[in-house]
Amino acid sequence: MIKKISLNLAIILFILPLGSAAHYIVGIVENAKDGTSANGQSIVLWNPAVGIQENVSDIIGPAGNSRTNNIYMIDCELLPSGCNVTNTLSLKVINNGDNYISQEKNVSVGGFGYDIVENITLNSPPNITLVNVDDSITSPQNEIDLIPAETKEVICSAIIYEYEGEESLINATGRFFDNVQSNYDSLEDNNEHYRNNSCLIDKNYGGVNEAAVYCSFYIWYYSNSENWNCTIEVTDNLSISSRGSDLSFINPLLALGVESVVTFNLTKSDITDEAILDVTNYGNVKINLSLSGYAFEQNDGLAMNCSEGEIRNIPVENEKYNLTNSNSGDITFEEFMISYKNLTSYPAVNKFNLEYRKDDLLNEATKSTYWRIHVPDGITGNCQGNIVFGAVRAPGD
Ligand SMILES: [Ca+2]
Ligand SMILES: [Ca+2]
Ligand SMILES: [Ca+2]
Ligand SMILES: [Ca+2]
Repeated sequence: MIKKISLNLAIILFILPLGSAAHYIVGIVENAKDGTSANGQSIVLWNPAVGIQENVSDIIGPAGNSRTNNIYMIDCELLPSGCNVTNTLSLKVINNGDNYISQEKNVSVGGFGYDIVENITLNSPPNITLVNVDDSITSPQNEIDLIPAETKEVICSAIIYEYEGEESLINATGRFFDNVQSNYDSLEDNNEHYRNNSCLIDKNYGGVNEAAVYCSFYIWYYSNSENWNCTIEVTDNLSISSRGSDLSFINPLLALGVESVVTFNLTKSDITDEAILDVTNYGNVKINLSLSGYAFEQNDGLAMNCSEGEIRNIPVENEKYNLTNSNSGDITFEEFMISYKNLTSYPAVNKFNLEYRKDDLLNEATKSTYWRIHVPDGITGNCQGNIVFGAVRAPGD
């Protein structure tokens, strides 16, 4: 290797004009360890005492001053403030847009017409492979099932090969976003974009050049049902980053919540006051409602069973609902019949169009439903019954 340098320098010196006032800073840039050639990269020379804004550059290899593979040659006298013996100058390969750069090297200006700089090696960006994003259930692959009213952990992982060694890995971040409604640079939003700015780097994984990266995301139940993209970005000690990504589908989640107990009050007439039951969408699709009722078991034809009296059962059709309008106050039997719809033993699907939650701060995905019961003569005591609420995916979601 040393022999090769002296040979190249002999050629360089031969072509230097005699008596020139130039002072050449010369050196070798070795190809990156991933095989990328140093030829064609730009190298800059500056005096750190003055600042890098004042610099001279060269192209490494045949296209530059040296006309020789991997070698650069810069006349430091071309620096606006010149160069003198005992000056210490700095050099580095700068980013041409392909993310190949080098660390800085220093050289002292000597009394001869040239100085040789210690070899520079082109840095390799971290190489990201095997990006994978999924929840804890990995079969079938690439499907994420959310949990009603809660968050679900999604893990995005990757394998990194760092040519300068695993200790050169400084930071890993991840973004998980709806690949249709959002993108890598969009803002965070629980419906479509999540970020993890400090993912775990496991250097124990593999050999000295390998590491595994794990990014956790806690995904809310109202995240869009779409293809989602996880992109992991890994940064090395020269602040050079690489990205890798994987897709997974978030399945539709049909879920709703209602209060577990509602009380119907009977005051003046044999029709109860209006009871209000709020229905909340705890999934990620627009829903309609399926409704049915029973007293003891499904399909028993009853709305309620009562503790006292001659007749102890209320037929299912005596319980009625309105899914859009409240009709509060005292009403006549005719108004009751017109304004409300009969509950049935078999589930009946009703248009409800309850959108899923979009507001990250406040749960707005709630709508009221209105209920009354006509209580037949001869019933006293306490009555108990069940209403079964089901979520059905609404058309046009
Ligand atoms: Ca590197
Ligand atoms: Ca899965
Ligand atoms: Ca390792
Ligand atoms: Ca939102």
